Amino acid sequence: MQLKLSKYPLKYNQESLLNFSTISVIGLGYIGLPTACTFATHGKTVYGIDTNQQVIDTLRNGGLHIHEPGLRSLVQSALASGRLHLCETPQEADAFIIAVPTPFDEYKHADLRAVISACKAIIPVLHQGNLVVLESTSPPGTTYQIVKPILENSGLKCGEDFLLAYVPERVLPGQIIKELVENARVIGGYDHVSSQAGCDLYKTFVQGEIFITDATTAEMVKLMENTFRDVNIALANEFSRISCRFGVNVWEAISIANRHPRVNILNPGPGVGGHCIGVDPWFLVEAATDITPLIQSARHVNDTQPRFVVDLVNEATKHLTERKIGILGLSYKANVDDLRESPSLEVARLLITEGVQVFAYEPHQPFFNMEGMVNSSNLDALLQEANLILLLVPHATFKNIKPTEIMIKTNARIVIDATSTWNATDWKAAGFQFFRLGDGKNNP
Ligand code: SAJ
Repeated sequence: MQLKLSKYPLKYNQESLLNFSTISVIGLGYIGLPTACTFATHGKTVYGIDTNQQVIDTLRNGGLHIHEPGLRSLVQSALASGRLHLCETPQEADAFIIAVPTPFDEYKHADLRAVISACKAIIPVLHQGNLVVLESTSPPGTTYQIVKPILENSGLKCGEDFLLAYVPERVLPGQIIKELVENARVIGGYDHVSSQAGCDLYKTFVQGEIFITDATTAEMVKLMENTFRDVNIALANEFSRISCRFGVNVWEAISIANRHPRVNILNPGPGVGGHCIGVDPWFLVEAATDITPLIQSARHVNDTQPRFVVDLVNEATKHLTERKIGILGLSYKANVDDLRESPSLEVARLLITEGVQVFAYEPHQPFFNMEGMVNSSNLDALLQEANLILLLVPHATFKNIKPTEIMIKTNARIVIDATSTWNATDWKAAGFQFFRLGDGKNNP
């Protein structure tokens, strides 16, 4: 189907749902795969494209290369509908969605190589009337200054021959399937017609509100959301350090402060991980280094929080001649298997560098290996080795651990909870020395 640009009204109007019947989704990762499947289960013919042959082969063989609750059955429904086709290269379609990774490089600069090659791969199949959408988190200006000129190498002109929009993904890993449908979306069009077309496309399944703006504003919205979270987590982490100095339990202080109607302090912890919150603020720093001191400081605080955890471990174990630390949780946050930029791994690395023996149990990654660390395949194996238990990730499976049962299985008598998940009274009653990150009332 070729879309006729003249069909678009000037103002977005919910009645004017245009029929994008075929969609090429480029990148079948945490965002692209659920997006492609959701379009397919909502009646669209979808080409799901990934340059990684292993990803395509795994999916074709009925497997899944990523862990996300509900994703397996969503992929199965999409494939069973006969409307999801897995391909190695972009296919002709009414709309193209680019959902490829934008990591940072060693200088903390955005690495846009995957976006650039996705745009180049679209050129041979780009036709008049098509809509191209970029979903990948990108520095301000990427849509206008990088995506548009590459696509125009096709000989087609943006805004006249094809439409272009930036539509950031905003879903929370662990709740992607639900949030994809329910969350509000921002559509940043190259021009108004592009925004209109973007709305028409996402209205296929989005139940949340849809906001229209320009592409650069939409890029900023996405970066501001994650930077807001990073800066606020940094504040909570800094409060945890100050609390220790003044003999205050930061968790108690936060819960009382948060009773104020206009205060909502986030949780301190071992640091910020994942591929979003610790990365995206750097895109703003790169774009405007001279006017982003606050963002840079926040990044520094969060990046050094694993050191704060290790200092607490050192304090708690200074009387021990041999230190065998049993880490519970390696992923970047609770109930996910994702290890990218995980603060737990940084804690483990720092401990290993200090000559400590490190054991770890990560229920979602039982076969993960890191030099110098023993990854125990189950909790009991870790308990047999460790003389200190360090909780770094509050996975659901760790929440209900009973201190009295642990006491029987381990020689460890020191427990450190870096996430304020466990009840201090229960652990102490069972005979453990119990410390909590940021608890200056109780810590050594
Ligand atoms: N964390 C804390 N304290 C808190 C909250 C989080 O230390 O109070 C830590 C977590 O343990 C984790 C890190 O921060 O290490 C990030 O976790 P998260 O749950 O805050 O965020 P992500 O990275 O899983 O997902 C974020 C989400 N952004 C926002 O909530 C503003 C998600 O909506 C985005 O789609 C995603 O980034 C993304 O892809 O950009």
